[in-house]
Amino acid sequence: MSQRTLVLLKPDAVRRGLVGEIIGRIEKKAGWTLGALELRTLDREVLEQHYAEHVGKPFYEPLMTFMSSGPVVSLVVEGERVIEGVRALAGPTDPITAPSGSIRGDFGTITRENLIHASDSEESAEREIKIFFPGLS
Ligand code: 3AN
Repeated sequence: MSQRTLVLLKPDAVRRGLVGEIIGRIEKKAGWTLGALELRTLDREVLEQHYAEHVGKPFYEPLMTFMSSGPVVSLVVEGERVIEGVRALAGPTDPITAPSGSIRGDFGTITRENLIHASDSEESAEREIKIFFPGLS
C-alpha cells in the first residue's frame, strides 16, 4: 500500500551534520522516494499546529524552544508502508531504549532531542503535510 508521510529532521540532526546520514537511510529503502524537501527555521505558529496534541504537557514548552532553536529539514516521503516504515527506522521516542540500528538508537541520548519526527498515521500525515507543504497536492 503506497502512502506518504511527513518527516522532520530536528535542529539537533541539522546541527550535528546528520542530515545526509538520516536521509540516506530513508532513500535506501527500495521504492521510497522524496516528494518534497525544505530547510528552514520553524516559527511558533507552525510548531503550535504541528504539536497541538501536546499542549499542556510538561515537555511542551521546552520542546517548542528546542524545535525553533535552528533550522529543520522537512520532507515528504512516499512509498510502500512508509508511515510504519519510517517510524521503524526512527525507533521509539526515548533514544536510550531505542534499539541500535535505529536512527534514535544509533545517534540519540535525550528524549527531547531525538533527531527525527515521522507521522504516526495516514490521518496525521495528511494533516502534517498540509502544515509544512500547503502547496503540495
Ligand atoms: P514520537 O516523535 O516518538 O511519536 P511524541 O509524538 O510522543 O513522540 O512526542 C513528540 C516529541 O516530543 C518527541 N519527538 C520528543 O521530541 C518530545 N517528547 C515526547 N515525550 C517527551 C518527554 N517525556 N520528555 C521530553 N520530550 C518529549
